[in-house]
Amino acid sequence: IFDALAQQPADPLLSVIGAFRSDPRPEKIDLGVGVFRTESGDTPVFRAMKAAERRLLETQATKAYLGPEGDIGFFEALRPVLFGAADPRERVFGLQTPGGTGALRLAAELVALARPGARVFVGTPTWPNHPPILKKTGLEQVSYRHFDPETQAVCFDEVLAALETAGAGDVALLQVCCHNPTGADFARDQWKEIARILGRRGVLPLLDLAYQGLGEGLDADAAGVRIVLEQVPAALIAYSCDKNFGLYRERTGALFGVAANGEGARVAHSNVLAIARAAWSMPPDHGAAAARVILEDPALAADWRAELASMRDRIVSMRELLGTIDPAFAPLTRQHGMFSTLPLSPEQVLRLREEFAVYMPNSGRINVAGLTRANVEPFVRAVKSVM
Ligand code: PLP
Ligand code: TYF
Repeated sequence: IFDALAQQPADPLLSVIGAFRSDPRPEKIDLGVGVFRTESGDTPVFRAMKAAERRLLETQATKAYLGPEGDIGFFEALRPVLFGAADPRERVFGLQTPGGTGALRLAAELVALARPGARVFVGTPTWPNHPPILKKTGLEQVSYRHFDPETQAVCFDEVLAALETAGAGDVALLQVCCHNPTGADFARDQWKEIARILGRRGVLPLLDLAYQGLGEGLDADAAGVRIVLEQVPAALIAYSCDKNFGLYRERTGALFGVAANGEGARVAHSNVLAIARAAWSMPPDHGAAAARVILEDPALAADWRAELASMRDRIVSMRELLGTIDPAFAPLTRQHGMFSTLPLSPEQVLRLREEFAVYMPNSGRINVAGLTRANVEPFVRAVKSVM
């Protein structure tokens, strides 16, 4: 039966993990997969997470099923982190999902069910998993340029022009902060313009928030969500806790929906439950349960916020160091989060790997958190010599 299958390419980001691991050179630099790293190159479990996990181990009395929504306390505790003071209350629906990926897939399936003819507008470049996730649901994708590699900034005119061609019931997939793979985010004023177009044209925002707290701060990083919600009756937000709680392999996320009214939210909710039931039935518990323990405990929540802030500060200081060492990297100081995309060809990326043991995906994306005070200068020299 499997003879009928064709070989598929590996995940361009995850395949860097194995290539880096098998390189024996001690000076090697891993700027591949998007995980946070400390100055010593580790991706530690958050202090608050360790404490929450210990508490769970001691107090959890059962592992009996929770149901398709997962941990409802987790979902409720995350609401204020996401919406701040602007929670749309009875218009909100949603559930815990296996990572932001699960939330994205569920969101796309919901749109495909509600409006099979909807087109999804996606700026390029984007996270390489966005197109295949959307493709699985059969929705048509319309791409436009989000980022200009030369200026290292958002092509805002092209974004606006594209959204002006979207029709009622079409979808705009927008990354809220720490754009993957470019770090080029919308400023508040740009979000206001985007929100007005979405509202005026009846376009449904599908907001991908996978790095809240790693850009400028928890509230600042959610500004796009809050600004858009002022202008539109309905929205979907795919939320990942895998970076900002350091949960990664625990696959922790949530889908938040906002409907025009409470009745709309109830009906939409029953539909996401039905889709989830046919996909994963119920999400994995551990990460969400531990995140709930943190968010419900003021001391743990404060420590989580503090550790997240120190991670954010490290990313910002690495960006500043790059700009100080070489003015060619100055535009990267205006970007946010872990990622930037350098204007490198696949051949140059290969040379960096073979000649300098610098690892990144073919796209030229770098994980800024993979840089340290010790390796940033050799990294800059290596990039200069292949350019
Ligand atoms: N969206 C973006 C932009 C991402 O970079 C990621 C990264 O993993 C995700 C969604 C999915 O997150 P998760 O690992 O929680 O599935
Ligand atoms: O872009 C990244 O590196 C992160 C991690 O299939 C990731 O978002 C990469 C690939 C993938 C899942 C997560």
